[in-house]
Amino acid sequence: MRLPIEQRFPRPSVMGVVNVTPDSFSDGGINFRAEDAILSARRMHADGAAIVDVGGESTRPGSEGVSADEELRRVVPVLEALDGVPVSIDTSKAEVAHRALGLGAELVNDVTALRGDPDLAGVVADSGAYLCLMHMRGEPRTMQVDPRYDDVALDVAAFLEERLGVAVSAGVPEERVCLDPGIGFGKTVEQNFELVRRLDVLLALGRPVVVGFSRKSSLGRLLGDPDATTGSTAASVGAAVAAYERGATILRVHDVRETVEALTVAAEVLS
Ligand code: HH2
Repeated sequence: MRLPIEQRFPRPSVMGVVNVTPDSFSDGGINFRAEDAILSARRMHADGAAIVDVGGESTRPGSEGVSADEELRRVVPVLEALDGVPVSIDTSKAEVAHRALGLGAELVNDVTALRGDPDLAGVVADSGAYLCLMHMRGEPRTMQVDPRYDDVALDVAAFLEERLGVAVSAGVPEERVCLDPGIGFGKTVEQNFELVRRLDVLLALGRPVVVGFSRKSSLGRLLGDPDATTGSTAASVGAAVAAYERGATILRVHDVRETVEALTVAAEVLS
């Protein structure tokens, strides 16, 4: 039996990002080769990541997506080598999730919140895995075109409440689900910061919240570069600490060691 997600991932927990992709803005393809991805994941675990999020498809703005076969070709050799490292699979595809769970992944991180593949909810329910439901406006190809909300925090929370209902109806126990506002997925710079500033609106749904602000372009833009495609390590660590202070439980980050150190200090100050 799995523990409720809040016991498995006490606040704050770090989720390390390993993109086994050639085209991620954030890590520039450095983990595209399986050997590199495996080393990165092991280092992140040694540096204090509670879980490592392995993904084979970039979701950066404008990206087109890859086939299940290609995603499997990228992630399977990595997952096969990660014995002893807690892993989450960043996928929207039931076939990829099924394979990853068979290879020991314990969490499915779905940026479409179960809208991408009608079979994914059943795969998660049958396996007993944890599930992360993320908000995205539209799809990566078009999501940054003129994002508008009535009230960004209320709209994102309403969406995630509805998706949580879908997951529970499909047989995924609520105590295994966490929610993510989807920083950068169809939001302006100001909307991204507002979502973290008003994280209490999302916390009111009663589920642990994941925040992935790491290396996102809004950080570079806030600091004065209107064409930024990423943010620095220092800016990412600052965003993670701020999100933690606003109530986030899991921080999805690329710079694990720096973030773990900063969160350890912040947790001590706030205790
Ligand atoms: N962000 C990205 C991918 N997956 N999953 C969750 N739950 N939350 C996020 O904020 C999130 C996510 C995109 O960032 P990254 O993995 O750094 O880049 P890319 O999509 O270009 O591979």
